[in-house]
Amino acid sequence: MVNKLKKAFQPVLIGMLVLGLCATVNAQSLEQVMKERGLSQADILAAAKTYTPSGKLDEYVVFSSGGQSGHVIVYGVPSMRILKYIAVFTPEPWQGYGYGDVASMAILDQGRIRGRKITWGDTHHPAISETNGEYDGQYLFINDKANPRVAVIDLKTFSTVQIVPNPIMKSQHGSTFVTPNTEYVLETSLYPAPFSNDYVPLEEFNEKYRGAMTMWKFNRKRGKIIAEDSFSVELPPYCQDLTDAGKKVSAGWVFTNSFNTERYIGGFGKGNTKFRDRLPHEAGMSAKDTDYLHMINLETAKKLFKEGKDTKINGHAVISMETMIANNALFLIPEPKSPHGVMIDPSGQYLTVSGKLDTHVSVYDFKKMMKLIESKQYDGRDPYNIPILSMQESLHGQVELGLGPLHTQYDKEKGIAYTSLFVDSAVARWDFLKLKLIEKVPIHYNVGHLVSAEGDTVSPDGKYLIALNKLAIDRFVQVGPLHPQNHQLIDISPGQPMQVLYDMPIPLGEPHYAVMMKADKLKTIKRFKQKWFKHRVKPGKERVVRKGNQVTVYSSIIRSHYSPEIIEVKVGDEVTWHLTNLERAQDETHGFTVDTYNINASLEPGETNTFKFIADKEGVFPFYCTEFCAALHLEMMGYFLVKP
Ligand code: RUQ
Ligand code: CUA
Repeated sequence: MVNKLKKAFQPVLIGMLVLGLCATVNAQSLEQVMKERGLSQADILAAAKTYTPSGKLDEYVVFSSGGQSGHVIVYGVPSMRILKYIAVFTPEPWQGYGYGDVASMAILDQGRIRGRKITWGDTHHPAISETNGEYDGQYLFINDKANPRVAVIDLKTFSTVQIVPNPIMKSQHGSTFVTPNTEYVLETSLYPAPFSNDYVPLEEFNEKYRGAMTMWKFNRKRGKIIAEDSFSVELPPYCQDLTDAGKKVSAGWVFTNSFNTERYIGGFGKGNTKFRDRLPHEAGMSAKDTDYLHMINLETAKKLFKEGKDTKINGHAVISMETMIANNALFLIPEPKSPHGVMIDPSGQYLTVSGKLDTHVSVYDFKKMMKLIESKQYDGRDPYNIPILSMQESLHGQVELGLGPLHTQYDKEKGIAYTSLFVDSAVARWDFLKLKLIEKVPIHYNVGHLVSAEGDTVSPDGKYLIALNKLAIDRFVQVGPLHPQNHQLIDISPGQPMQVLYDMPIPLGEPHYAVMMKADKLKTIKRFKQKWFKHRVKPGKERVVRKGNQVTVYSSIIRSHYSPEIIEVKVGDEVTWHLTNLERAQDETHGFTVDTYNINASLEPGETNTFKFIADKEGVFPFYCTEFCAALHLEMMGYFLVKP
């Protein structure tokens, strides 16, 4: 009733808002601006809902994958102001990440695979650490789809602290997802391949190619994934896709969906292989009407790992399908073909799966699935002997939402969910308990993932939803054939139709998935403490120490000079240069670069960075501060002199 009244009076309310503003600001000016800029009252309302005056902070913070940039993009909601790009798999000069400083170089070096240094990543799915199923704001995890790796970001500093390559996978996608207390970070393979690094012909695909899910053990105190305490579960050579960890009633189980349960290996095209006359992958991989939702008992897998029931492959513990099946810990359930993601509702009981080629979203009931497992009621077994549960008997129901349903997020209101419709370019609001569509809102264009406020947790906030759109086409000033992506902010307040509030171009890689957290959960530090750095330089203790051809420089930096300012070495000297920013004022960052050495540092107050290089060429090399820090910033320089 109240809502109906509100709806009826909405135009009046907007009118009052406009008039009210007019009365207090300047009647002419607002009307004039609206007229001049062609703004409607709905535009003004949207602006009022997103505009964040100078000095006011956003209520939510979004961590978005940065796609091919290998970074994470951070922005605020509702303002949609970009706050930071966190460098993860790719060097990033502003943060001095991967440009010579020993610590960040070592992190990027952890990401080597089979000895090869990799300087880019394809970030897809970020996950915030959770405590009891709630975001706790401590850590962020993100995957690299291109080179199977996961990274840990410490949200105290918003910096990457660890990169962990997967020892058995050759690609991955279903990553990262965390268990409700962040005991494990889940990583699931995408394209099946042998676990070993050997060549195995495609004819042996069914026998020797495999999928897997890795359970990375996260040690919160150390802020690190502990490889020795982690293990994987072997899966059939299907393309496992997005994953989710059970919560509340389904805690202890993990789920992943899949495509290409046909195990089609393609070959189309005039390549040099014997398979050349076959259909392309896309046709062969979607031939069947259903694929398999995988259900894995994590608790049992943990137990099996503890009991040593694993095999070591490339030094990593793998629990075989056979062992998992024998211990009632691995099941399959048919799902509409080629889905993207299995999303568990806040209660943990319902799982939504949308086959992109089906117009329905399927809602599975975990309790029904468990009943089938307990009574050992199987519909058969897959070629790897994994028991299959009946789809019909596992389903709570299906709802027709529209074309290309893709990803679902949950609301604060019980039973309410939002599903992106890729082909329709729309978002559906629907009730997954009552199985009915409520409304749709059009989106520009071709929406992929959605993110709602705290939408992955046991208690979503509602309020805001963001559509992560793949195309921008005509939404922004043209910047050439490569367009930005478009994140659209949608108001999902209850009792009113969904309203698109804001278009934000994302100009750095293609975001795939994002997570949105209450900003007040962040506990970031404002400045570093000098004592945290082993090689810090105390004021007055700056010096240059020579031992044979090894030269160690202990430099301090403070507005607006380096100390020492002149460093003289000989060609061939091995230089270790420690620099400490002695500033105490917040945000007083200084930079450091040496002419042609391809190094750049961002030294935040209190921070020490170390650079190691060989003075390999004779010459005069000015060094300077790369961050405009004070009136005498240009004077903040020195000479690095290399004598013959
Ligand atoms: S997404 S393929 Cu969920 Cu990784 Cu874009
Ligand atoms: Cu220090 Cu510019």
